[in-house]
Amino acid sequence: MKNYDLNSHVQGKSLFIDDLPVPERTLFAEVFDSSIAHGEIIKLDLFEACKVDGVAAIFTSKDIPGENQIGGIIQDETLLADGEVQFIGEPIALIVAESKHAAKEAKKRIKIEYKEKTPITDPREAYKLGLLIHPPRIFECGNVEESFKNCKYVFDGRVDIGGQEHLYLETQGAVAIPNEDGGIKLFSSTQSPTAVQRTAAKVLDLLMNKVEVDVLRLGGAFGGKEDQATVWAVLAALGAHKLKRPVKLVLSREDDLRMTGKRHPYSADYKIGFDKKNKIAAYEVVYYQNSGAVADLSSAILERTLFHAANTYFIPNLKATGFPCKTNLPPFTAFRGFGGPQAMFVIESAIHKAASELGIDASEIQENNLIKRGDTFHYGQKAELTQAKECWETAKEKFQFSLKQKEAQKFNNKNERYKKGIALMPICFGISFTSSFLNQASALVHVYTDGSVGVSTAAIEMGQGVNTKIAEVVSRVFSIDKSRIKIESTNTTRIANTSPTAASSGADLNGNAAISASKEVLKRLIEFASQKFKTDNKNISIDREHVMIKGKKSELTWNKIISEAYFNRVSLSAHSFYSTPQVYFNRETNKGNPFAYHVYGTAIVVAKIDCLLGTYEIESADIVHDFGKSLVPVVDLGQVEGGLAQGIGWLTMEELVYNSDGKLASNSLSTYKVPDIYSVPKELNVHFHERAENKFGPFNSKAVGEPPFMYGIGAYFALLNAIKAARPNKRFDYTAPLTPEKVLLSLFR
Ligand code: LUZ
Ligand code: MOS
Repeated sequence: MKNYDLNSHVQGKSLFIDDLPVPERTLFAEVFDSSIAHGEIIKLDLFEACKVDGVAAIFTSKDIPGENQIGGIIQDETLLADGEVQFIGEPIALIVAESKHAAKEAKKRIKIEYKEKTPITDPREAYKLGLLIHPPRIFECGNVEESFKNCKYVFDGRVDIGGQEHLYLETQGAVAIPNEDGGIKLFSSTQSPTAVQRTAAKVLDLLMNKVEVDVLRLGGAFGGKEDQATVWAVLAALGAHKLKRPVKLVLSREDDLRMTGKRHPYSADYKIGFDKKNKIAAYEVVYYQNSGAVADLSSAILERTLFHAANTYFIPNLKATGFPCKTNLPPFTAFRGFGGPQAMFVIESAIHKAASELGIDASEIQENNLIKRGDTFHYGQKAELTQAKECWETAKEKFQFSLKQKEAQKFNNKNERYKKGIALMPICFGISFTSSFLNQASALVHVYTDGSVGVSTAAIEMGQGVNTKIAEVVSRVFSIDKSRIKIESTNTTRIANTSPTAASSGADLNGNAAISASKEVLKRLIEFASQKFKTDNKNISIDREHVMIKGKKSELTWNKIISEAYFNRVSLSAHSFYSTPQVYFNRETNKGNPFAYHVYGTAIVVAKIDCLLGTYEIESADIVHDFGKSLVPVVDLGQVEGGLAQGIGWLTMEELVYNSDGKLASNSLSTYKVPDIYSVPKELNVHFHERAENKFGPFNSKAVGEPPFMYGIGAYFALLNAIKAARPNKRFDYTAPLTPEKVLLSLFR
């Protein structure tokens, strides 16, 4: 029993928004949304809907007491549509009723007339029309133009990458309860309680101190609740505030799939140049990000794409341009990797194409160009240590890459129907929010008189295990058993100004804050014991629930020292703040030191295709991953396994389909295939590379949430290589996802 939530999860006792006991007189809300992707609302007729038995009220943009504006980075998003609609699923009206059933009945009776405009769904088309969310961004180092002139080989191409549905098990939702003082208490399934608080206050015209947001845990998020949990919480708050009754709003799966944003689809053009030793001399890339109808987090996501343009390779001349293209699809949003995976897929496609043209294995180019100690990334940060090469070499040796290659070759020579392919996938992911100010967290630690401990931080538990890690670090600092430690809900009244739990940084930032607060209390306990025993502080320590004097057990147990300290009026609580040192980035020069550190690793992926059916199997994934010193190995292993499966899903089976009128066609789980237990490679080995020093991670650990997602890219190229074994001269169009249909077509077309 290692995970903090394991018992309650397994017994079905864990509470999510829809399980919370609601107060008496709670109302239920439904959202009426746009059925067209682009146009003007000519007429909205609520008359029949309002007459439905049990309807308390229907609210539109006119009923908003404060600002009808929920855009986080760019102020371009209304809470409820005002005149214009820009995507199918855009909220227009909020229906609040005595029952969910009544609210749904009313929704059917709302009459609306639109004046339709032509929707844009393709980012390149939006770009041509000049429809951008904000001006383009360009990251540049060296001089690509000069360098291309001197290259021995230059290749170019286009890459198209699909989006991805988060499919968190718990759909979006919130419960809002009005307070006696006109304020509101919100239970929200959000990664960002402060975003919910700030936005609710703005929309309701309240001070932030009148809005309390509480989050117990999330049933998954993956980035889908970094920004896009806010709208539902604020809608519930609007209903509760206006009607002075509690309001619950939980989206059905169908509504959630239709109305919420997903991972950004990208289209890209690249040009890559090599010198005579197959070193990458120059790389030029243009990304057309399908941003959706409003900004949401698109600008930050595009920026992370630009940061990860070179993946883990050293490229002296690089120019990366990003266009955030405004289309009439629901706003695309944060999703594990946050734009990084798209960038890494493009450069891996460029390398694969070059290798195919040169008649060599892509791994030769990859190996030849790995970033090493002393190299600088194109944004000016120095690469640390040598983990890129270490992980690569360890993977090749430990998992016998050459032998695997020979075996696949042998297999392919003997088999007509089945072909195998192998790919190596090295990763490098920058850890820190790229908006430097977000790299902050705080913690509040209380020790109660019975020796039990309550810990509050800004971290949101969403299944990733951050609570387990925080309990681990607090137990290490105090040297007490974890059973004494309770991780409290995340609450804006206890912990203010929270950064979202995102960017893989939850355990780093909040773990460090929790360590600092615990150390503060520990210092007071040690001071108290040293006075009691009339000895120097330095002679006192706490070890496995005993106060030690010069390393020897004293009569004071943990329980006794806590009790005595209390009666001697020693404070047993502390609040502490942590901010990542040394991170900065200049958005004019696009240079700086944006990341505390990078996480590295290498996967070897083997795929087998059935050339008759186009079906395939990812046979094995062997991974060497850079964990620093793992805090909780079982949690870290789970993150690598889950990330890999999710990455495989993204590039091989999850196919988002929007019709040209902007309607989501893959709108249910019968038409949108997500990875399941059978999609996980039959053989999956994870080697813990624990050699890196990391002063930014609690107890020398490293962030783990997002980086392993990118190992999934290896599955795509393993599949391409299997296809190549069947059709050696095949020229690929690098499009993802590579579904069985596409595999089949690529074999015969
Ligand atoms: N969220 C964010 C993120 O606001 N900034 C980031 O840099 C980031 N990176 C990864 C995931 N979420
Ligand atoms: Mo995120 S993509 O919410 O770390």
